[in-house]
Amino acid sequence: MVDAAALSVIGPDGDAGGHECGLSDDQLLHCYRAMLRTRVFDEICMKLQRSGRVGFSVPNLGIEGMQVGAASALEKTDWVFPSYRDFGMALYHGVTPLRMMHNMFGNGLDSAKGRQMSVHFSFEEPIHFFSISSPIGTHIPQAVGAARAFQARGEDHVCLASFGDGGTSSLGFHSGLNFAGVWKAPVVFLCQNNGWAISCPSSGQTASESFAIKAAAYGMPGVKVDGNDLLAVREVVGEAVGRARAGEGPTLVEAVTFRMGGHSSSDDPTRYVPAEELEAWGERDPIDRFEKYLAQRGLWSEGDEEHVREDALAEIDAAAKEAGAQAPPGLETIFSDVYETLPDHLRAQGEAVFDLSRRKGEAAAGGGEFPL
Ligand SMILES: Cc1ncc(C[n+]2csc(CCOP(=O)(O)OP(=O)(O)O)c2C)c(N)n1
Ligand SMILES: [Mg+2]
Repeated sequence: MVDAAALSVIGPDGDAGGHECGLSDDQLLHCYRAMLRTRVFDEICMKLQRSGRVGFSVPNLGIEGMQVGAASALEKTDWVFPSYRDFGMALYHGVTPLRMMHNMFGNGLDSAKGRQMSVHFSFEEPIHFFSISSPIGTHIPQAVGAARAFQARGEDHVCLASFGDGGTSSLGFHSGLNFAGVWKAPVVFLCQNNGWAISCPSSGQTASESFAIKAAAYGMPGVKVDGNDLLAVREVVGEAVGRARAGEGPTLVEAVTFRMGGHSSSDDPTRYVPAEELEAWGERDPIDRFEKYLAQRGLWSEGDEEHVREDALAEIDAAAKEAGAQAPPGLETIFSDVYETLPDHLRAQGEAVFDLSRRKGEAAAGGGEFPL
């Protein structure tokens, strides 16, 4: 459960005690829609996986408030170095579900040309959404390196490196935070403490009293926030982004939340998550809580959720159908984008492969099973 040391803004009844979040009514409603669209995108991706249309997906249920709250604190010129669970940040900033579905299917219009796993998105606009790394924690030093480059060039972009509680055990976490502290790099580290790293509880991940406290070792502030409270996450990440942009260096934010679904489409959390824990977190749903807040401000009433959901379902379902009907990347793309001029030995291998495919046809797609 979220402990008392974690900052909260919205109370269980939706009362934010006059908190000034700096968002207009339209922006608040955009946040609401972004959370629901994230939930619907997740549901559809899981159905696509279960029906064998895509190979893999990563549930997002329960963490939408943290995703959207953090994304809302960034400018479009900032850079996100996401974990695989962060597609709500892309949706918030206006990446269309269709572009995301091209990645889910790994088709010819996928920005990664089918070379990445599903849910491993990368976008250059409308916000820089760096290609997701499967190996845990490897993107943390990448974010620090990019932030250091912006600093050296005198550009005021901020990098957000987002990772899980399990990510704090990676080498990348320690070397990344260490040098970000030394260089006062403009980076915000967002540790999503969702209780579990696959089947390892966060209590089995660290002997520290929190994840936020690790910041002290690297000479930066560490803040713990209620991750199911969109406004609290926005507040804390916004302050960290402000410090980074002002040249005051990095911050480690620990957002305490809960993964209400499986680790991935290949996981069965009922085998290790206690039912009472799941039930208790169900009461803290970030979307329900934000609805209560909006209702107190006269911006939400019964039936609104259904309308937003219906629109999202229609849009995302259509995106899935369109992306699913696209051809896969051409065989020749295997040999593109690495060398400006293809070396002779690769050209010869390519010709042999193209010749084989002309004579025998391309291999058929598999049944959608994925080993993770
Ligand atoms: C270096 C490395 N080791 C192990 C794995 C297998 N693995 C994939 S996800 C994961 C757990 C990550 O948990 P956490 O960082 O808490 O993120 P969450 O999935 O909870 O969002 C592990 C061990 C991996 N991808 N990379
Ligand atoms: Mg985790």
